[in-house]
Amino acid sequence: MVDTYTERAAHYTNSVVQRLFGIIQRKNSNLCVAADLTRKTALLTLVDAVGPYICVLKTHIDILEDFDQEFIRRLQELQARHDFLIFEDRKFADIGNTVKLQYTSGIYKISSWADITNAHPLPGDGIVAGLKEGGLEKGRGLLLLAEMSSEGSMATGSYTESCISMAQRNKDFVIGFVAGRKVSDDDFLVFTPGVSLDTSRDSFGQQYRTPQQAIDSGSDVIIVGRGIYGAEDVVVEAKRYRDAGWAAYLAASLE
Ligand code: 5IU
Repeated sequence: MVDTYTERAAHYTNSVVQRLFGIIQRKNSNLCVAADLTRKTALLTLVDAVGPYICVLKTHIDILEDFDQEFIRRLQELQARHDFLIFEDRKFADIGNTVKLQYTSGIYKISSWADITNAHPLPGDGIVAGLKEGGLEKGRGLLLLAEMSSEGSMATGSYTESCISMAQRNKDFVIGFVAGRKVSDDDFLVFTPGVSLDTSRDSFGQQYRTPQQAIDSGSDVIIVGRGIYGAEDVVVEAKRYRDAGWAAYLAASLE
């Protein structure tokens, strides 16, 4: 039997985690949609359609061809209307001083609108320190990339173990991991990409598992991209993944 989201909320201090657990419970959804679209109108249309069924929206802001600040304003309107967190999948990987600038400055000013972002542990603790300076006071949270879903990923074994230690040293800001399974017994969230109900891989080495396989492995939030935004009816698919993820969670919490 796994602890319910409500039971787990009590173990965290970071306000992003409290907000996330609240949304998950209100919407009965552990679904994050990876909205990998390159035009802002298409992206906003998708978000408005799937918004009611998701707890988190995951963005790759640097793939947008027509990005502007107006886009962020409209995204935030949709966030208020549909009640979800925004996770910018930036995968920071540089030294602390540089990632702080990449996080807070430039065109995108990620720290001003993304509730959650993520980073590779590769550079060492300085990467967390740099991002923390840009995000902690704004109430943001960080996921560390403990594993990747792609074939041949080098984030395994002792690398993953070092990543967990880095998270333990930075519990005020690191809220969890991107990983395929529960990698640590501590109170860390696990966000899992590479989830599909219909496909087992793509042509670039992406490897898929079902929502149930991900949740049974200890995932807290399942990330689905093409399985939803690539479908003819995105609402039908968003509901299907929301229901599959929630059913798997309910079954796991009763076992
Ligand atoms: N993503 C992965 N695997 C990872 C990490 C991130 O697929 O290990 I870290 C991202 C890439 C894409 C989304 O934005 O998750 C998965 O999209 P598809 O469901 O379309 O494969």
